[in-house]
Amino acid sequence: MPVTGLEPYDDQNIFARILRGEIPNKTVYEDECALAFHDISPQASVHVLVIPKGPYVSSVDFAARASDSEIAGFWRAVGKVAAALGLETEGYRLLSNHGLNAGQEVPHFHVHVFGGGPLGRMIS
Ligand code: DGP
Repeated sequence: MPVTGLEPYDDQNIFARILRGEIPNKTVYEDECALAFHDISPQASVHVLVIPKGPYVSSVDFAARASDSEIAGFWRAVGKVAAALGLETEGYRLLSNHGLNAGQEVPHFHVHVFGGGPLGRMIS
């Protein structure tokens, strides 16, 4: 089923199941606001996903419904993930797909962290 980013939250989506511990993941970082784990199909030398612990479908849904402390905690966690992966010096890319044209696959807001080498200028 294509993800529009506008549908109600589906608590059976794969990241909800990862958060509940029903599906294993390779965790990089976790705190009360966020979980970060390696992407199952890496598109760069380092490819990690950071997800909020709350039930948000997309970036817009997250910004609209999450509390200020969840939003702040999530973005602080993204920075901690980059630091934990040793990406701060060389740099990295953050990306979040929203809906149909972006090809969002999983209807739980997530930020991709790409790094580990030059990433080029592709929109991917
Ligand atoms: P997006 O297109 O932005 O919705 O990206 C979803 C990403 O999630 C995609 O890069 C593959 C990854 N992914 C999908 N299923 C799983 C899974 O079960 N485990 C992990 N670690 N990653 C997954």
